[in-house]
Amino acid sequence: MGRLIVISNRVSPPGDEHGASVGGLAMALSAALREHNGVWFGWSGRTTETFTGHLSFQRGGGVTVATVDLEEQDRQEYYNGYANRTLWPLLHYRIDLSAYERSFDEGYSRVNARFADTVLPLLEPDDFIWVHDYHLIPLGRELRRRGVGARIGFFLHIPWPPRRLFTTLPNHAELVQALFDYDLVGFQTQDALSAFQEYVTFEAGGTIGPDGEVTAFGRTIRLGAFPIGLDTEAFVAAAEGEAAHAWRQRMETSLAGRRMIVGVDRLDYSKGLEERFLAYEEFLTRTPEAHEQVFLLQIATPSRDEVPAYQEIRARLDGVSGRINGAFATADWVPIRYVNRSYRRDELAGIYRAAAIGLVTPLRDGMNLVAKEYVAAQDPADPGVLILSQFAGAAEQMTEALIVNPFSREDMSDAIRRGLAMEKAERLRRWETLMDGVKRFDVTAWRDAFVGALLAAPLREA
Ligand code: ADQ
Repeated sequence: MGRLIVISNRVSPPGDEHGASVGGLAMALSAALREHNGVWFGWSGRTTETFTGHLSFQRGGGVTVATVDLEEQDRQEYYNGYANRTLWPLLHYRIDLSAYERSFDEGYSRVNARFADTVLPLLEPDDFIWVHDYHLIPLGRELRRRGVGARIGFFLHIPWPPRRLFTTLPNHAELVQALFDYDLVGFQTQDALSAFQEYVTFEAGGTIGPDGEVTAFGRTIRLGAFPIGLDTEAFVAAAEGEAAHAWRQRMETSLAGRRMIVGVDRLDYSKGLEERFLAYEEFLTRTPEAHEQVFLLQIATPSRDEVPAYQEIRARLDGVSGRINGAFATADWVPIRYVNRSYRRDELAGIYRAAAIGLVTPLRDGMNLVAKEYVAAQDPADPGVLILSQFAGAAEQMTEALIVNPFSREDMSDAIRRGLAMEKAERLRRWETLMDGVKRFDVTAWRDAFVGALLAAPLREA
């Protein structure tokens, strides 16, 4: 079997795959790369005045990472532009925020071609290639144009929207057609997969075969739903380690007998943070006996802060959290602790464990790993309650959570009340089922399922 080549917008630095700050995805991919003697290629995150295509290699932990710098214009048009101003909102159903400009599209095509040119000399004939996420949809097509006949798979980490929304994108057909240059296209959920199939059937006159293969644009490719999971074992170990323990104790001291509800998200409009704050306000209004007894810790790490919609949501959250605190706080109680920084994974594990409720209420999310982390971090003898949006991909699997509609303040407020009052027997019963799934469908199972399906796909004829 040949080597595995992983290609994603950004790569994780090698050598620290056991470090507590590295995400599960990086760990799982690093493990696969070690097994298959592979290379992980992506953008360095740096820009230079003119594109050189120069590859930088780093080796560590048995993994080779190769990166390339881009130009400033690439960063603006490809990364901040087409990826994060056009596709991200559109794929999260936010056509109101999706900005399309031809220059973004040109930058997107240019960078995908640059990725293909740069990675090409690294490829060997029996390699197989795994491309990640919405930044790189046309990469398969660019590689085929350069004569690559290897198996190439694509995995989309974020949702795929209904056809009526997707067709608002100028050149939508071209983007979908580009996906037909892969041998396997994977989605997080059945819901995303069905939406894609619907597009192919109705817009491209395609047909769906009995084994998940789909034919359109003169090609047949495989499709599948591959829900991503956690590196559960490592996360549980982190939750039981020293840093987690220290953070749990620190939080318990600061609780002063109160109960904590926790939210942990990138600061992104798709995460439903404003709606969450307003639902919590509704809960406070309707539940005076909870005042001074409960607080919400919302950790929201700023991201993509060059994109206007992110600046706007950040300002709104500052305003809403400040207003709610002003209205309800007392001399020794703040109802919302709103924190704009990030924590290491083992610290987060300790924070999750100290929380009576994990509040995960995105308006739309590919999967949402925070929901799984909250479950994995709980004390098996006395677990907390997960409240989960019906619009997170994770809701397809985590049906024992309290499932809520994040667009309804009353629904979320009721769930908070119910979660705080839930008897231990019910908490245990729900948690055991949830934890079972988090263990069984972990990141290794995800990776093996995708790689297995890719290797089982027929090699295309030249
Ligand atoms: P994200 O949108 O980033 O990922 P998510 O799946 O929740 O969303 O992953 C976030 C990760 O970042 C988690 O591991 C979390 O612990 C960490 N994180 C978030 N805020 C943090 C903070 N303040 N400090 C430290 N760590 C923080 C995209 C898709 C998701 C999909 C993943 C994986 O949008 O739907 O689940 O990819 O495929």
